[in-house]
Amino acid sequence: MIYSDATASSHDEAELMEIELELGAHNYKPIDVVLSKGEGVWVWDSDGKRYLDCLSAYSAVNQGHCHPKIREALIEQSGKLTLTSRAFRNDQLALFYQEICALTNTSKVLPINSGAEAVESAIKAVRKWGYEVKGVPDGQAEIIVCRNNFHGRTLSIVSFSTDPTARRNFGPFVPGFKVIPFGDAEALDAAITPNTVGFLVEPIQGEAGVIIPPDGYLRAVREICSRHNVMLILDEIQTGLGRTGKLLAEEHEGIEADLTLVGKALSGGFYPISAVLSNSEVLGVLRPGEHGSTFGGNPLACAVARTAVRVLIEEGMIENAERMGAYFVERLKDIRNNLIREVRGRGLMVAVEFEPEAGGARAYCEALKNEGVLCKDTHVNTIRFAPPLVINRDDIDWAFERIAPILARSSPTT
Ligand code: IF1
Repeated sequence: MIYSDATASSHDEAELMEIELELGAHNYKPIDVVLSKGEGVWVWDSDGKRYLDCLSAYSAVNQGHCHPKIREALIEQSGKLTLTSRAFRNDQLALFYQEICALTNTSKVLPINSGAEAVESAIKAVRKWGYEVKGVPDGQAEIIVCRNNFHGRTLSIVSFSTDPTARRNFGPFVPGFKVIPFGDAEALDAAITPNTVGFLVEPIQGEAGVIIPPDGYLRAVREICSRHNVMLILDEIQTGLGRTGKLLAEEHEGIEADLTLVGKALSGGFYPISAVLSNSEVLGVLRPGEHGSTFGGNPLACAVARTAVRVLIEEGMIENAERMGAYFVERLKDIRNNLIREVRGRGLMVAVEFEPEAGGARAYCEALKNEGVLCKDTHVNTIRFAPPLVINRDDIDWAFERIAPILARSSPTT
């Protein structure tokens, strides 16, 4: 078969999965549910079965699926102007800058597309700052990162990953990175040399399994970076924009990074949009022609991002994340099962870690999917729960009628 109907409804789910298997690169192993509709915290498969989304596309749909105001902004702007490239100016970019700067106390912005591109952009800018401002000898700039980090999939980012799956057979790698343990401020102090230009870290490690550092870690790291004239780069691509109950997770410790990376929910899931937000002179070192992207800062992205950020604030989603996150964790902690090692969370970034004897978190996720709750395992023994920030108490109660009995089982299949 060469040509097929453009509409998914003419295929059943099994057929669609078969086509993916045959024609797609196998770089994912998704839970087998084929979704075709979403609204708020709910998604539907092509048979019309409803699920509560407890992943939010890895925190990209914090505002809920197909948020009507973001959709309106997308539709309106797409009928006016979508892309000029940065060869010309557009009438949305300045307004996006102004609004995101006011909200995050930022003095310079670099708009780009994906999370990984924001990370790449920060690395480039900080290296250049190191040579031109800090005076690091040519080619010697070092950036310190943490063990079990996740910052994306590009070659330079996997160069400093400590996950063998992310790296195997992708070398040769980009040099200039040094790995230290996460949550250990003294290790940072000890690793810094006169050539260190930046420290790149997630405020809470997401992919590693929602690992929350000890209280005071970010404050200590802020102090150490300032003392050594090292740029603190916080990757808030997952923790940012309300997920942890604050606009940015750095606010939990009352600090400000030199560079803050945001992505994912910056568009509410409509479109890949990311940005480097800088409180320092770092972005100022970039001159015309040294960095950019065809789609970065395009008017459609800017119109979508402006609305996506506005609804987070106007509709009280950040406060809701704090309240509902506390309730979600409380409900999880009520579940009695010796196989549960730990329940942890901040805002609506929540995880349940099982003992290895439980046989892995994946089977629990499959069982939850069958009951209508979508979530994803990470690092074998952990389930991550990260529903859209518009979730309410009734939704959580509905979810726990399903979650509680399944997580109480000694094995998800019994
Ligand atoms: C996938 C994980 C989450 C991120 C942080 C940068 C990026 C991400 C802190 C890159 C992306 C995603 C990508 C997604 C899986 C996912 C993920 F499990 F792999 F770690 F969310 F927890 N910094 N995280 O979390 O952003 O280039 O993807 O826009 O399928 O790889 P991106």
